Amino acid sequence: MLKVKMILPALQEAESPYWRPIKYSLFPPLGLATLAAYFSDEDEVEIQDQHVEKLTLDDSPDLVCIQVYVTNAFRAYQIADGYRQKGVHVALGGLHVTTLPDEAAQHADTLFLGPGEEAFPRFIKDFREGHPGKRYVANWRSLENVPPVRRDLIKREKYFVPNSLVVSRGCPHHCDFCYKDAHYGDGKSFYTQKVDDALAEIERLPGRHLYFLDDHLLGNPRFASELFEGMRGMGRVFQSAATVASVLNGDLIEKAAEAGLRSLFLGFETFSPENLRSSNKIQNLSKDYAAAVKRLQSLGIMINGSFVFGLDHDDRDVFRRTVDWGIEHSITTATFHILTPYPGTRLFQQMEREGRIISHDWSKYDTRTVVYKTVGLTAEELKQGYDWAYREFYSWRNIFKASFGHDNLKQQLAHLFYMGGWKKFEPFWNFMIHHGELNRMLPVLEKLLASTRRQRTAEGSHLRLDPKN
Ligand code: B12
Ligand code: SF4
Repeated sequence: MLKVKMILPALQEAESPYWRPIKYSLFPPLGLATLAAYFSDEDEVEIQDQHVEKLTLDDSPDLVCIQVYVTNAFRAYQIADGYRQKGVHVALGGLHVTTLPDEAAQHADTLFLGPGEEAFPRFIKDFREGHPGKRYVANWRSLENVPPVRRDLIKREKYFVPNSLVVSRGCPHHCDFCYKDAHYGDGKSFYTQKVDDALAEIERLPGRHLYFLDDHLLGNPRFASELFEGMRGMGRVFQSAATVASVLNGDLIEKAAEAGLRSLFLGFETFSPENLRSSNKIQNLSKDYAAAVKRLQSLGIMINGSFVFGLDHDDRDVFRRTVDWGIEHSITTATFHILTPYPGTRLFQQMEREGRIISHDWSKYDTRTVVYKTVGLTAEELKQGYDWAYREFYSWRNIFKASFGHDNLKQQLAHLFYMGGWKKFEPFWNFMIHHGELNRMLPVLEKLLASTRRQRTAEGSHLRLDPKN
């Protein structure tokens, strides 16, 4: 029997006044719960997530496994060092370890590069037999025949959205600033579960709401189409992410809406063709962003638009243009990022070569801080413009303006509550988190998402509100 502790450390910001507890109480540590499935029933496994609980570090289990992102790397190393001093075997894995293994090696007994589904069970076997290796790299990548995620180890009540899941890994595209190619390297970088396995995973999840954390849920149209077909009639409401192009192509998005898709994270990133070209986000080139928005809205799907500031062809006006466009097109929520060259990406390599990286403090790689020499804008202009964009987009004036841009009352109200609720009720969220009641708000989210639904009439072309909701 093994005693195992699995830890997801929080980023440094957890101790700063900018900490938004609600943002970090959304999703449970899915990667660790996925890997926990490879231990046996006799093993005593615990998952601790510093985003939602205080870590207890005074124990001495047989094995400590830590998940390392760029922003939590230093804290992860600190925790690892503490356990190693006590003689505990420490395994580190995750995106940051994969991209900078030599840095992580100084703090680990065992390292994992890439996804863990093949390498981790191999390691457990070696560990039990008393000869754990130093580095494990996935020999193959697949989501077939993987054991069910250990959701029993997730403290569901601490999360707003406990039903997060991934049915694919990676993405078919290759944007220079994205973590994806750095994590998957030369191997397979986009693969899916079998549709039946994905549907079985969904069936295992209680309640109505699902959040697919896949990078691009529509990335494999055949898989997605069969998945949505299988989900029809399940009565689920779900949220996910996809590209602008996938919303415009074919009728996959209609199938997703019929299966219960109610909100989509959409990577607009930039309006500038030069920026798209220079960051290899070619799938967005010449795509009609407004048409994608219209199509989603006509299906009752809310939009979380993702935008990046600080690409080399941006100018001082980019913030105003982006915010105005979002409000004018009634984007439900917007996520703005300061361009961040994550280690291992082509963007990082290029900037490193050009001497443009000005900070190697990974805790600053939080998409809110300028860590490189800018072009076209000064670092101050970029930071100020980014802060301004958030303030302006989420001002009550603009929340109302964007909400009332919809052509029907249900969507107007849903927009108002969703956007206002997410950004304007911080003390309320803090209260619910503090009193362990966060999960009780999930039915409210489910109702809100369900209320946006629109259905095709028998004639097919015309859309109307679903009377059931
Ligand atoms: C959900 C999510 C969040 C959630 C919660 C994170 C959580 N609870 O896990 C929230 C909203 C809190 C969040 C916040 C942020 N996130 Co985030 N997030 C994600 C997202 C969309 C999904 C993560 C996930 O669950 N994947 C599915 C699981 C199954 O995969 P996995 O976690 O990678 O685990 C596998 C492997 O990595 C490996 N593995 C992982 N850990 C370990 C450990 C061991 C010991 C072993 C053996 C193997 C192993 O095996 C697992 C199974 O294959 C990813 C994008 C992505 N596709 O990964 C971004 C992502 C991880 N986030 C990112 C960033 C930048 C952030 C923020 C800084 C953003 C911000 N501006 O606020 C913050 C800070 C995060 C932090 N803690 O430091 C980046 C990280 C880049 C990097 N190189 O590290 C990503 C890749 C998105 C991106 N923009 O490119 N995030
Ligand atoms: S489309 Fe999105 S997930 Fe895919 S490579 Fe580009 S940024 Fe990454």
